[in-house]
Amino acid sequence: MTESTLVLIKPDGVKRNLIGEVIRRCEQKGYSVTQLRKLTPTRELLAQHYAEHEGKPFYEPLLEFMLSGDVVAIELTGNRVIEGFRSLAGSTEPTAAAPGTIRGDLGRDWGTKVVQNLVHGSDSKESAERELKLWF
Ligand code: DAT
Ligand code: MG
Repeated sequence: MTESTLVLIKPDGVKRNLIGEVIRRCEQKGYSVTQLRKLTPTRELLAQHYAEHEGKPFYEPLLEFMLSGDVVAIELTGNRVIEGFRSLAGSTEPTAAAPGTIRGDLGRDWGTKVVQNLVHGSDSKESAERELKLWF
């Protein structure tokens, strides 16, 4: 029943020195970091990663934002970690994300075209498998 998910610490999280804080929350919950790399992603990688959003108004700003600095990619492992990390991350919009979550505690609206919300987490088993192959 053990599974893995892709967690990304986005450029805003890396710039704000929140790598340790995000990993701390994952580890305190009881999940294990099984792979980790810090990289500047290519546009090609991001286009594949965010293929489902192509054509949406925030797509270009999203890619520009994700290209603006280093990203930390993490394979996080544990029972029901896909659902569990989404719960730790909180909802997409940091203004509305519940206090206690990564986005709710550490994020806010900065008035940018794309929501900057610190982390990505795969949203299903299929996404996790697809995304982990892209990033590792
Ligand atoms: P999530 O990251 O919670 O899975 P998503 O997959 O729907 O959210 O969108 C990917 C990212 O794009 C999200 O983290 C922030 C940004 N985004 C989503 N919807 C947006 C919107 N309506 N306006 C601006 N940015 C948005
Ligand atoms: Mg998503």
